[in-house]
Amino acid sequence: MPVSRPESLGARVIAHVDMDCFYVQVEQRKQPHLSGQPTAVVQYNSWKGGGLIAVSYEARKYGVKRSMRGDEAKQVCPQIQLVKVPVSRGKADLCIYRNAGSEVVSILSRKGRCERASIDEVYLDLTDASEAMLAETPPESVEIIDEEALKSHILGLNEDGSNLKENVREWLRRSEADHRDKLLACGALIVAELRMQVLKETEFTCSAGIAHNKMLAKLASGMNKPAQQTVVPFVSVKGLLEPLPIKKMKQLGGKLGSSLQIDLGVNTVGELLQFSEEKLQERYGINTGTWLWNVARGICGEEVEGRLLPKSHGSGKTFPGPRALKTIASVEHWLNELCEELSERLHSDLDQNKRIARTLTLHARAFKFSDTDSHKKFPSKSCPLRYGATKIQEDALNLFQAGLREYLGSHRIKTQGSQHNGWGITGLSVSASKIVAIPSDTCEAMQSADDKDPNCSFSNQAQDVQEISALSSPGFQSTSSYSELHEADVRKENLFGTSTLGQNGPRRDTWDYKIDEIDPSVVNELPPEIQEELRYLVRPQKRANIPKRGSSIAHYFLPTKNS
Ligand code: DCP
Repeated sequence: MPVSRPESLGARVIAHVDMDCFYVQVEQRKQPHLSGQPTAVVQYNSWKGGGLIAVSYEARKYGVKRSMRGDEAKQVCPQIQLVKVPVSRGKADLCIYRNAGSEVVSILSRKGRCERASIDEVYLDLTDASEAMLAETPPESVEIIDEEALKSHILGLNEDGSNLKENVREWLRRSEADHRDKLLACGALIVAELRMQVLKETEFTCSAGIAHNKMLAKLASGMNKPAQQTVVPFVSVKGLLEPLPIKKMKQLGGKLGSSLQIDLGVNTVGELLQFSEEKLQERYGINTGTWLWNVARGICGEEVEGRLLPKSHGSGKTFPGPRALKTIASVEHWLNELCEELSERLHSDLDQNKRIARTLTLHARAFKFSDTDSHKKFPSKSCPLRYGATKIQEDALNLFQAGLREYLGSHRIKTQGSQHNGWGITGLSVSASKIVAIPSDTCEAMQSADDKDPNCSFSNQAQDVQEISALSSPGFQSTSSYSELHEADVRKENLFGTSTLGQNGPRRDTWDYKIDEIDPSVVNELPPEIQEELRYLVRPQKRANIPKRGSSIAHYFLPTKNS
């Protein structure tokens, strides 16, 4: 449980830790001869040597970028080592990267509340650890400051001089500093130590940002890479934010950022400061308006969620250009592959963590050949999740068909043969969310709920299992009826809404699915097109960002709300 703090002592110490060129480091640890070499990890396909997804810092010096294809990378850096992402079931298998991320999380979580934000990013709340250090061994009392901490970048501290380390040492040990800066100094020492521990135990380097909130910590972690850390003292927030291009801010890279540029002429965060909260609310609604007002002032009350395990699991694949899927049979084939992987991950989550997922969601990206409504998106569809690969496959296919009917509207679906049906699918993914822990004595019963016994879905397990599992929530046990549903029966079971799944005609149950149940780490693992779609859905309108009491960051740029 987070410790509640009085207002006057409310400053928090939040760190954002981001692994450096993560997939490359994982591959270099596996193949040590690659260490120190210009290296990139490619998602291989035959078109121009595949797409680069991670690039080592040695290769970046030659101008190799993630946007390049393998062949282009070879042109700018002929000695580059290209490593292919492992493939399983015809798609990228991210298992080794995910596991490597877990190794890091287990080390970082030793010092405070830890939130796994993506496959290679973690937020830490180090407030308690910093307060404890300040009370017991404040930096000013420590004779020898660790070298790694001395390499910190302190925003606002003059970095030109030759005595940089001395300046940092002085900053960390200032006895006259205010409480907030002293806490950040402790945070910097703790993070430096954690990063060294990560290196020692995993061989991976990482970079970090240390600030009073998540937004600032995240901005800072990318400022000095690789293998460095950046501290954002309270007094430097304004200077950090003011010149930042608005589009660089989290959640402002898309339509909202474009609207700020086009409609309000705002190109930097500093330019946003001229608008009152009321004005922004008038334009963008209460939540988004307040959120924007806060962003401009570096205010972010978002807590670090204590979460080491993913909030959901996902498996996806893209089918770009000529590889678009154009028949139900080919969609079914790939859904089967994706669902098998998802099912394996669900079972290992059940085995290792005693957790079950309750909701299955299907996302797809589609196009129509004769498209009059090219902006229409394939609707995401959800239903209660039944364990067992075959059941997940059946349900996913039914969700797909329901989505396709809605997507095509009055168009007819042909389900036979290989001739084209008037539609194509360029991305498919399935995800499992609403993951809950279950008491250990119910696990065995659940684990037996596999495909061998068609009557043994979680929905009709023994009573105790039903009560504890989310599947006490309404669901459908027989999916054959689902595919026969009329479109209107599958209303709005998109990511935001409440879905109404029909079952055998008369039964109607409500089913909730909320966007914040999607784990950002899963979003990152999905194909780029689907990531884009999800990020659009997770835009800030859905989240008010109201600073919590006790967060001294609320005092940044003391509010002049009607300025
Ligand atoms: N990744 C991916 N596809 C993308 C972006 C990233 O598969 N479009 C994978 C490969 C990366 C990992 O996610 O190694 C983490 O992504 P980051 O954006 O954090 O980038 P890196 O860790 O590779 O580099 P950096 O040191 O710049 O953070």
